[in-house]
Amino acid sequence: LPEAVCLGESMAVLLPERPGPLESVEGFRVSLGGAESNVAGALSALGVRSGWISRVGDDGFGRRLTAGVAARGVDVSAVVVDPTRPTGIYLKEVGGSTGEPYDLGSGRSRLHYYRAGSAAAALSPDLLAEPAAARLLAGARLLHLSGITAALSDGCLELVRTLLVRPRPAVTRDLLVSFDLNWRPALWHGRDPAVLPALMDAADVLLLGADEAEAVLGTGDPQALRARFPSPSTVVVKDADRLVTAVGRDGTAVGEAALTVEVVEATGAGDAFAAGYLAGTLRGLDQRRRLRLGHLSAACALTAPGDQAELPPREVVAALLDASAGD
Ligand code: KDG
Repeated sequence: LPEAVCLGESMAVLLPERPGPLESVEGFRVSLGGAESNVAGALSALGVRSGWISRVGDDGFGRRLTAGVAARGVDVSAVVVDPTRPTGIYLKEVGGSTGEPYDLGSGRSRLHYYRAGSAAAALSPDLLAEPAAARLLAGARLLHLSGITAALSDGCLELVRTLLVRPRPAVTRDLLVSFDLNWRPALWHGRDPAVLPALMDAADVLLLGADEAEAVLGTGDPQALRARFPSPSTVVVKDADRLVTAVGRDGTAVGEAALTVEVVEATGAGDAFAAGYLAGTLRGLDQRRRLRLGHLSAACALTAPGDQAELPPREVVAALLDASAGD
């Protein structure tokens, strides 16, 4: 059984064949993406048995998605196929220096979602009555959720609440639940993000970017966020992916700087960081090494064009972790 279970929507991703505004892009390459399955895939690459729980449409993209996530070594036995709703899609617009009107500009990108009414948006607490999902949740040590799911529908929000907010009737008492804020303003049109702080405080491990915390809560300061969210055992604040600070319940802070890399495409770096940090947590590493493992896997996502980090073999990751642990 998986040690770590990640729950949330994934989608077919259409990546443009060249940078520039959508008005002029001719072709797209199909890829796969979704914050929680990205985390599950990176966990598996880091040697943590992982599972992904979601819903997909009974269509080619759904089958491709499920097979693609399974090919990364992730247990997909609890992915439900919905006969009536489609698999969600998002496409990426990548800025360049094309000089064309509406070009986002070099180094900038934007996600366009086509996921309203998707199979995964129909996730709800009903999922907990599905034997396959119940089996994975009962056997796991860690459950990973994100703020994306809370935005998708009332049913999705209710499911996140049921799994996260104590007394957590659906899961065993010692299950560690991590929550990554993953602020996606485009998903909150017509929905109220004021539901987020209660979810964030209910997590055992809370991960969030300083910039998104600033946008949602008005501060990105690690100690201020720690004071705002007293319940999680650790609050992990990522400052523009440069310095990440983990603050314990007693206020003890450990900060670790990111590796300097040539960024190819940043999407998915936060997911890879979460996977590294959580893998380190499950392996009982100290706080500093958890952060370093997060940075190592984030660096792999930052230097790859797609959303998923291609991690080096496990021995190489272990050697890099030791080499960077000069304390
Ligand atoms: O974190 C990367 C994700 O943003 C991407 O894979 C798509 O899940 C996604 C989302 O909802 O934005």
